Amino acid sequence: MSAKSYTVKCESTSPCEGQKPGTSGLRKHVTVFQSWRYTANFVQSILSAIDGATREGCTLLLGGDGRFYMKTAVQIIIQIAAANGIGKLVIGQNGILSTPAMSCLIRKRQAAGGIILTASHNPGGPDGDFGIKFNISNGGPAPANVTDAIYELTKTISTIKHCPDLNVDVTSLGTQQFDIEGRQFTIEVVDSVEDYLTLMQEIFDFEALRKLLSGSLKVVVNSMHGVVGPYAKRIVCQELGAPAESCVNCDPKEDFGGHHPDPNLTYAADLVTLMKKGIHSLGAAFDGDGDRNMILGKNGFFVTPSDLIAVIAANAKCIPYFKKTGVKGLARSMPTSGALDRVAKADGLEFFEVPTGWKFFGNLMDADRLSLCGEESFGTGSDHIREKDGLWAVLAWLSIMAARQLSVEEILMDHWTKYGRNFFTRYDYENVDSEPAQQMMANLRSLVDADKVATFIGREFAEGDKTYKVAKADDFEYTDPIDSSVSKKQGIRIIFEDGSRIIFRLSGTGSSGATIRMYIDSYESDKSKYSLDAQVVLRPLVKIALGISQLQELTGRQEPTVIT
Ligand code: VG1
Ligand code: CO
Repeated sequence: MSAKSYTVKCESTSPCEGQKPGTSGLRKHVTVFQSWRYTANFVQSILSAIDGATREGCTLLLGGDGRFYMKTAVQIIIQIAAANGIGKLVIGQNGILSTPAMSCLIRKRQAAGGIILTASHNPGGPDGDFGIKFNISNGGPAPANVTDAIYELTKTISTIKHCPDLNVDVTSLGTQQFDIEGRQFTIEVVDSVEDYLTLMQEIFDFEALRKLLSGSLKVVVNSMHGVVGPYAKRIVCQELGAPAESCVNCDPKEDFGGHHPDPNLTYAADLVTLMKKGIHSLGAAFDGDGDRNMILGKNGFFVTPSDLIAVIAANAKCIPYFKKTGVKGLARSMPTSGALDRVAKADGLEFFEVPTGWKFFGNLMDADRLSLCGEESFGTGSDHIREKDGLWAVLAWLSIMAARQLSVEEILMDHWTKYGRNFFTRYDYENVDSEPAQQMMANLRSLVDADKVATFIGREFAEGDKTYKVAKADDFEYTDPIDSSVSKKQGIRIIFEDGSRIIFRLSGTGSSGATIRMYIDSYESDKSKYSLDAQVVLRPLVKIALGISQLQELTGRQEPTVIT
């Protein structure tokens, strides 16, 4: 069969405002991306940022979480990739690839990178958000030097090269060849789940998990109409034998059924309600692109993401992958609670505290110094790929339950008995006006400013019968141990003498206004207090944090949008 021929068209363009990637890719309201020029400018800039020698004839991955506008974006990207010398695009069937599956495929195919079409946990649909994220050849999110280079290109772009007549069927599996002005361009449509499933089979003991899930233990996996649905159905039901009703909301929808595909206690309230009935031993939910997870035990027992990764680390021996590779080191994002630190200390493991965003873990993993890491924002993962991985976290927990024959709550109680408990909470104030949010951060920054911090250190804050004395305060700064790159202004930290912490930062994933995140972490080694409600334990610190930041006065917000 001779390949169909297409010509390249050079379209003149000019820069679009607002193309600076945030914590994880470029996210904007769908209507912004619906302007062809906006999307095409950014895609052209991603490809132009790949150096010429690497780009020519290379393989790239393409896929996303199925949200509204993804199908159109897939065709735009195909047209631009074909015209820019890309050799091959490997695309998930119907464009579907979860973020972890994308990371897995980039690595398996030794691709130059991948383009992920998602705004992750942001709502979708015609009134929701869309997003484009670029992952590099290690399978992980592009680090700042790459996203900075892309951003610079968006500011000077003048031409988009594309093949406007090229339209490709991505619904059927298989390979298609095209002739682009004498060059060969290949599209391979792959099963969205297959390679990821194989990887999971290499990591976990599927036999043991099958035994657990085909017995009397009931689980419920809620994909929130995001991309995990097909993965969960195939792995949890088909491969591991859980009954069909174990997977709910597993058809990916363009608008996530009108919901916020964010697995937390507020947006996954239906899972919490179901778990409170006491029928299921484990409940899980994921975000739109499948990299986040929330895990609940029987009767709705909530596992904070900070504890969730600490428990996996402490029980790594229950997972065949870590029996083989050993655990090289542990890491968490700065606002994540100190629970993982205690496991690292007890096990004598190297430990890293990085800024918010998964991209900061990649270098450490590539250097073989990091095996397990997590973020308080429901992100959990390991060096099996270079993204956080929602379904992997669930299989990890099931592996621990199978090996230890304990319930979720018993596993936690056992963990706290050994290490003590870090109580943690996060308050999100979504869609606050930018100006007061910036003002609040500026005020806090001046408090911890190197020149002035001395007067703040030693100050005491009393609330009820508790008094906290400031031991350290700064705007978090991180020097990457591998490439020495420095990331500044990563969040205001106020650390008290007993180790309790108050942290403030602004979200970098929103598409409008500002989202303030306030994080509180406090350690407790008194056994009689382990079962207390975190909100009760942390109330004094919350009040102190609100007092120091003047958050309510400045923003006019009395209550947060989401409490975790
Ligand atoms: C949030 C989380 C961060 C996470 C990021 C991407 O960022 O806090 O921990 O890595 O989302 O997650 P921010 O800047 O809004 O706080 V995902 O699943 O939305 O790609
Ligand atoms: Co996500």
